Amino acid sequence: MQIPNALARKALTCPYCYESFTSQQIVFRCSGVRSRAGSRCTARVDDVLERHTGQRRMLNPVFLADGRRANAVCPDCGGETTTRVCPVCHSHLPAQFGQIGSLMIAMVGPKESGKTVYMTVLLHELMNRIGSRFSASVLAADDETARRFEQDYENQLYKYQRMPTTTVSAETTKNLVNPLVFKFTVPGRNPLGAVRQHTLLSFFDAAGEDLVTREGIDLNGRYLRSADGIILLVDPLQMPGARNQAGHGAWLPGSGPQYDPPASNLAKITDMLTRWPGAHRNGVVSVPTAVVFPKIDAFWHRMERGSPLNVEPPQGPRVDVADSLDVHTQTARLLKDWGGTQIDENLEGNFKRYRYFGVSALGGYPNEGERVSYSGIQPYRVADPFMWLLSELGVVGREGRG
Ligand SMILES: Nc1nc2c(ncn2[C@@H]2O[C@H](COP(=O)(O)OP(=O)(O)OP(=O)(O)O)[C@@H](O)[C@H]2O)c(=O)[nH]1
Ligand SMILES: [Mg+2]
Ligand SMILES: [Zn+2]
Ligand SMILES: [Zn+2]
Repeated sequence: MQIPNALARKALTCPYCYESFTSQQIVFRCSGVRSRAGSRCTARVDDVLERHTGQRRMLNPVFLADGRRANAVCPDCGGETTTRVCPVCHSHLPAQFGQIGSLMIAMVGPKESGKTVYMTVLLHELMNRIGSRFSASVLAADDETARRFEQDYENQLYKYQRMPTTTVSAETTKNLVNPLVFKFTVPGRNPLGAVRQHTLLSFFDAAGEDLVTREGIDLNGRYLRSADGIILLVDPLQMPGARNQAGHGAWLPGSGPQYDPPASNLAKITDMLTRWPGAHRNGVVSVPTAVVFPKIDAFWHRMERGSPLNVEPPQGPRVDVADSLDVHTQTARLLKDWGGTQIDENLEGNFKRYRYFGVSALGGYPNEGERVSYSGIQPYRVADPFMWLLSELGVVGREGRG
């Protein structure tokens, strides 16, 4: 199994709690099956898991053993187990954890900028349509992610046609933040021939209101600081210079102290990242950052024909470099037009690897800002930022030159 270089050097980081540890420190959970000696461990509430994830579940006990191995013998019942769990939060680690790459993707941006909608549509598309374009398969890495993604995200939008409720602040959930973890598989090659290359993807959808104050940002700090890739949403509908250009009937996000203008939101995130030694070099953030302008549908009426932001995007199996740069240039132009020079200067001065994207998760206005429009969900360019991040991290290929 070939692990991209960027991943091979990384210390192990739990995709659920984002704490780091060595493979030796991984612990095991007893299988609970009657052992050959006839004894059996009984399930009980795992307090550690509950404290870290909020999940109160009856589970078999956890014990220490050499985590570099695939299995271990329970000291209490003598039974063998292959269930490896995180030494910090006791989450069940996905199969092949440690041997396959693992990437944390943080979604940040002001309240109501569209983070939850974007993440839901992106994952839905990856699982159903776009995945096949990249010959990629995307599956939930654990039962809890599968259940939560379906019930709390996908069904809300696709089945009940409702916009998500605001994401609950980490302060309210007592700092319990449960990322969604998926397994992303693409064809790869190693010296023995074709192989499937797996990467674990952990998505952390922050609450916009946590990103207003420095304390709030610090609360989400562990997730942001350990991110391998950042998806930063800059909502044009929250920029004074763009709001008046939005099409008639576009639903505009509210205002108030929980809302933070995109430029100031970005300034705080930059400040947080440049205060953290692991995230920057000489004050320049090295984590690839996709700067995404969501809700681009509200501006289609103003775009010229053939603009890279309203043409049919390329459908090839790799990231199309020329197209990506066209979108970047066009979006930078729009940003200037919207009075966003400050955002551009911040990124230029503080981020080593960033790229602009324009997307529409819904493909049109929601009805009264609350329900999916009658024409349904018609995503536009949602995979672009994500695929660019994966290409920056060496997981998917690129074609052409800019
Ligand atoms: N026109 C348009 N509106 C969108 C789109 N995506 C999201 N919206 C609107 O933006 C609103 C907020 O979306 P959310 O995904 O809940 O925003 P969020 O960033 O997760 O907000 P918090 O959880 O409060 O931080 C939605 O209720 C929609 O009204 C889009 O693609 N086009
Ligand atoms: Mg949200
Ligand atoms: Zn046991
Ligand atoms: Zn953990």
